[in-house]
Amino acid sequence: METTKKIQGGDVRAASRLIRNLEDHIPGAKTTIKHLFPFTGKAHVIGITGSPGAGKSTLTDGLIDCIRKKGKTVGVLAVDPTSPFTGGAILGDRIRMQRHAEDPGVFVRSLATRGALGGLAKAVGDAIHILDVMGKDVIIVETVGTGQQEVDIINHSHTVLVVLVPGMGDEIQAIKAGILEIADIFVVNKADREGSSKLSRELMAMLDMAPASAFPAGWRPPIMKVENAFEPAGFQKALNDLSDKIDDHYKHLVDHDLLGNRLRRKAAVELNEAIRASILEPVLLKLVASGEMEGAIDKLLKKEIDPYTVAEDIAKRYLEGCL
Ligand SMILES: Nc1nc2c(ncn2[C@@H]2O[C@H](COP(=O)(O)OP(=O)(O)OP(=O)(O)O)[C@@H](O)[C@H]2O)c(=O)[nH]1
Ligand SMILES: [Mg+2]
Repeated sequence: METTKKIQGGDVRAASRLIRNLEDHIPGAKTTIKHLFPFTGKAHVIGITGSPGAGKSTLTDGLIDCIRKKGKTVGVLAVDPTSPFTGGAILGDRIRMQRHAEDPGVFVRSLATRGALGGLAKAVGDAIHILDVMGKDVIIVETVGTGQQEVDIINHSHTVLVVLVPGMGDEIQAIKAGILEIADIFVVNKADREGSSKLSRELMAMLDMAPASAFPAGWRPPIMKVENAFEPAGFQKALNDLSDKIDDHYKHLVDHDLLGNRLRRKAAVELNEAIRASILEPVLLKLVASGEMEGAIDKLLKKEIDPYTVAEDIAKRYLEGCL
């Protein structure tokens, strides 16, 4: 309970420690989250997703300034699902966002889960709760890509920004990955690069083809061009516009009673993750510890058995009464 009080008081060290314990799957961390839960649900959570190097952190860094100028506090979570590859970039983010380190209204953390069991979406959901209880008005979650795991992470957000850059084949990828369904705002980033107008046009055409039902209560995702990050005046103006558009989206959710849907979706994802963790993780741990996992893999390789039969057999043993 003491940790709960500290976090409610905005204690940075207590929050950092709890996030670290979550990453390391320390059991006590879950108990603290249970205590924090009733105090959650106040922050506006913004998800920023896009391919590696799309400029998400540069945008986040700029948005922090805009949000602070509006007198609001900010928490940032940089999610790192593939630590061996993006570890360097995350380190870069830390250094870059260091300039906010002196500002008590800003709290930046990167997040990864160690171990093979995954559960990153759950850890992100919990970390959002922590920043929320700390009293951060706005929480930005930066995550790479649009895979299933990332979509789950994005489902923890109220407003989702999909960041695209010209010349990365994103045009086609965008449609393929179904990002239309998750994007509330498109950001055409690095607009100094060739092809940014073409990318904007293609997105526009994609939105034109979508049925009206794709736009909740008439919110058609705006396409925001963000000018060169290395040309401060233009960049600042673009960021201010983007920040205002993010506020507009939140207002739209509130005005049209859409927030409830988002919160329901968020709660469903969270419950899903918690059930997965409660049921699947202990079973997997047991299978690994007993050596049964490796044994089954050997058999699969020799084609002595197929994965479905193995899984059904495990389910029969562990889920008696459910099947
Ligand atoms: N030309 C150009 N480069 C940019 C712009 N914005 C960011 N960059 C550069 O793009 C690179 C990647 O930027 P980041 O902000 O780290 O991108 P990210 O999407 O956070 O990257 P990951 O977290 O590694 O996926 C950096 O070298 C930036 O300096 C821009 O507007 N124009
Ligand atoms: Mg980044």
